[in-house]
Amino acid sequence: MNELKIVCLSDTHSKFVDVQNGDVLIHCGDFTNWGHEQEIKDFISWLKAQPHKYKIVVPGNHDVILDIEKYPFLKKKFHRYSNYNPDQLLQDLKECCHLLINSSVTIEGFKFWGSPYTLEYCDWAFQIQGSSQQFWEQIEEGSDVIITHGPPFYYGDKTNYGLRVGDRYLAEKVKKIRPKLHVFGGIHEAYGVYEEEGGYRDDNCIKFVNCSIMDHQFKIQNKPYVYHLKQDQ
Ligand SMILES: [Mn+2]
Repeated sequence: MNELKIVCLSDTHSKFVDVQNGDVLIHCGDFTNWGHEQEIKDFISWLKAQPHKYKIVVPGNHDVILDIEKYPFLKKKFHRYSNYNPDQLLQDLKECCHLLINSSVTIEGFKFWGSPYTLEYCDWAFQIQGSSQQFWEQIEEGSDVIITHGPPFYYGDKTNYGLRVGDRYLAEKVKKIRPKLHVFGGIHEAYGVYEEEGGYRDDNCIKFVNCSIMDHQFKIQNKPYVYHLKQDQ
């Protein structure tokens, strides 16, 4: 029976943590603070040094240089005095991982689908324009693991102010697709493992995991999350 040990983390913001070995390393985005060229290069060096056989990366709203479409606008806002080459950086990153931007990869029979996009918030990178209901229709059927930067509504989405800021249409779609695991970050203070409510059998429930390594003050506070992905019996 196929089994993959998956190690997940998110929101490292240019800090580098020790990660235990496994088959698949997943980063759910915000590996930089401001998406500067050097920050991406440092992340690539760290990624290359990890021993995992497979590496999957989804960017976050802070990793602005990787949002190629929006970068002409974001450059003026964040990198006004720099002259980076986003295409080259994107290429370099793709050479050392599976970079998922509304796309999937199948590894040893398991399908992983990932997206950096989140609801609009202060005009950062990778923001959903218009209806998120329509946007999430593109999540692929048969995904075993869904990776997003932001949380779905109700699971791992509560801010320190008590507000739930997750995406309700993302939650709805994930529950329709029924992956085994949905990992994300984005809301640092909501780190944790959340079981789907209303499931009638333990092994049929979706596990929602916010794996933000940093707390809301950007201090490293949490451990990567380890999950054993198995084929259905
Ligand atoms: Mn973050």
